[in-house]
Amino acid sequence: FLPHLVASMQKMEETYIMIKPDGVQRGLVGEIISRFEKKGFKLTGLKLFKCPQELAEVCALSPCFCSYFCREHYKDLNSKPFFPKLIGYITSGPVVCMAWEGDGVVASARKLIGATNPLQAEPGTIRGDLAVQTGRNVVHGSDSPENGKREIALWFKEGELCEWTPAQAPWLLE
Ligand code: IDP
Ligand code: MG
Repeated sequence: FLPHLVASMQKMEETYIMIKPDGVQRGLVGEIISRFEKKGFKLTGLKLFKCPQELAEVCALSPCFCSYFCREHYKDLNSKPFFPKLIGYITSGPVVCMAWEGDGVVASARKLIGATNPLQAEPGTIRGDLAVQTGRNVVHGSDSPENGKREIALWFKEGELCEWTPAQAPWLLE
């Protein structure tokens, strides 16, 4: 059991997974979380995020303060023609923000999620099973360990992440 305690004390690779507003509105939160949970990754951060009520007036002005997080999150895409629609989509309702940890979690989560266009995503993947359009593809996953760290730091405040050792650790990792 000692190696597992040591392993759990070292920071493993982490990724930022976000259930987009369509995933929340369609009641897919439990289904999506369970895919990562069953795979064996460790959940270290989880919250529902929506524009706080007290900011609603400020958000009537442009650019909306609440869109700060997704503008920053998708800053590499800000010259794309679909960028304004993308920001409108991501800010259209509550999102579920998650941090997941594990060996190779970034690439593995991208496989579990499937291709950007859900019609090209393989059956068995989240997008392949649960979505039909690129503009409504229910979930986000970081594309590199660096972006995983960057996105977790963007969406989570200090103290919101939880370090813990799952009871199943010795049954997942030899
Ligand atoms: P990814 O989410 O699979 O990493 P990216 O290319 O990083 O895909 O694009 C980010 C998100 O922007 C996509 O998940 C999707 O919601 C949206 N998006 C990407 N390309 C298009 C498009 O051509 N039309 C509309 N939305 C798009
Ligand atoms: Mg991406």
